[in-house]
Amino acid sequence: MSRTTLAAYLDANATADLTAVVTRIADCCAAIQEQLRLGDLAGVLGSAGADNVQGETQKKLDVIANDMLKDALQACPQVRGIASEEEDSVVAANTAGHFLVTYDPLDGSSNIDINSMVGTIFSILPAQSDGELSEAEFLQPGRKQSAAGYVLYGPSVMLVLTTGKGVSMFTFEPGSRQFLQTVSNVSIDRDTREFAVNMSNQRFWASPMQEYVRDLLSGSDGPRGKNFNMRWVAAMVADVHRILCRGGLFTYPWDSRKPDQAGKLRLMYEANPMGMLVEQAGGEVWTDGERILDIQPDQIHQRVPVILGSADEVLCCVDYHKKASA
Ligand code: AFP
Repeated sequence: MSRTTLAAYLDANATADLTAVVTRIADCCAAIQEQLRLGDLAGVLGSAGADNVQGETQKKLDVIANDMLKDALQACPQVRGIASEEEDSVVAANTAGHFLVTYDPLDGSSNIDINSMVGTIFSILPAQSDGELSEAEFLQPGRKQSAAGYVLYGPSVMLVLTTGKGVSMFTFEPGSRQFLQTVSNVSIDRDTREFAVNMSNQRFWASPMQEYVRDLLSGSDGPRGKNFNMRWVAAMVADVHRILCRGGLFTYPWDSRKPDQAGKLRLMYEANPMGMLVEQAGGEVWTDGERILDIQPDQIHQRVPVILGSADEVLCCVDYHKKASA
């Protein structure tokens, strides 16, 4: 069975410039997965001994993956600038480039040392200037993204991508080192019986989220009238992949431990790229009060509460919040 290559897919679904950027990212992720596969044999596990701008302890592979992507994108003529979870501020690439790239080089990095799922998340935005690069140029709503995707380093390595024409999945073939299309036109069921949240934070959530999850847990005897299952991989990229494959609701709510911080997940390189993928697959992507892709960002590392996945279930959760605020 001959499968569509990433190159052939991009030829039909992206401009030549956008194709160059996506291809550069895919090739870099093929190299990152080789580092991951070696693990301790390459001496790449454990802490890097420093904290990032988020105040999180960096893993060696966080730094390795970040530097590999930064080098690859700075060498790509079509890339004008980059922003990374692991970089304090934006980094210039090629002034005349037509695209900006934001990325989380290794999402779920606390899973690395236990050999669990991690991934690279990326968002591609149109350049807004040909002068000196500024952070302001990146601060575009998620709806402006030219493309978004992730590479999931799981039992198989998979690239999941949208250029605004639906969502496709590609599986990495080690022999040819190519990503081959294995799923086209991904579509998320509107209903689900599965949710993903870190339940250990429940007592810190706002009341509407506590009531929504309480009703899920009440199952068929409760107001929802059906039983639910729960999953939590502690890597957004893996939880979202499951939702793209079989539906579900994922949430990382605001919580009172850091009331001035709008949740844990970052808008520009987690919520927005995942949001474009989920919306393109027919899902809904909200904070507790607005669609995430409509948010006008005000700084590159800003955080946002996230509720995404099966459309009817997400809208049900959002409704708990709207009723409370009414
Ligand atoms: P790390 O990259 O620090 O492991 O965080 C991953 C993440 O940003 C996101 O991918 C997960 O959904 C979420 O954090 C897990 O957070 P908890 O560890 O608090 O459950």
